Amino acid sequence: MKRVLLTGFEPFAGASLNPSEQIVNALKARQIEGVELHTAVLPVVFTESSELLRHLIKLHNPDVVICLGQAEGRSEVSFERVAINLDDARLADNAGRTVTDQPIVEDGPEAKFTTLPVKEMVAAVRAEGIAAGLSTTAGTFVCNHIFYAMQHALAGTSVLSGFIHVPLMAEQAADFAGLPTMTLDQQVRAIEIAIRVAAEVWSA
Ligand code: PCA
Repeated sequence: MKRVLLTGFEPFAGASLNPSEQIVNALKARQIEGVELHTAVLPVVFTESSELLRHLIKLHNPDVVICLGQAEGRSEVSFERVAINLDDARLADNAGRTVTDQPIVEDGPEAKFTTLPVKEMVAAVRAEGIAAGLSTTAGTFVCNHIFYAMQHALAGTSVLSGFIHVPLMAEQAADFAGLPTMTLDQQVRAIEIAIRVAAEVWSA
């Protein structure tokens, strides 16, 4: 059994839904062959989110960590390649704090790459007829923050870890007029496939 830690985020910026939370809740109830799945929903708060993630990694000792977040405006499931050492929020986090121009890790490297097999994941998701692609920016808000903090914390270990941004869901269309959406069912399937690919690559 491969131990996989999967996280999503609570809604933020006044929204009532976050697809990443819905995906985590849907997969929590599902059996994935060969996978012992641990899930959590993180607060959209700069420091607390990365502290909680580090705590969960210690607690579950996972082989694979996949963090999910919403990216309004994206039309495909976006496999992030790189996290940068910069917090620069254009909006307040859920604790009301706006962090600007701050390094995430003082004197840390400028960037850290994903260790997930993202090209294999994109190919496997596309093979199921679901829109997926690589992305080279996770932004500078809380998603990039936990992505960088995680890659820094897990550097030099055998744990495969990375971040996937997901599109808005149809249920959010009224709040985000004109932006692309993807059904929750497709998003859940995409992340399930990504977990399977990571577990297979880890075993190989
Ligand atoms: N998306 C935000 C933070 C939480 C989320 O789901 C981001 O892209 O930073």
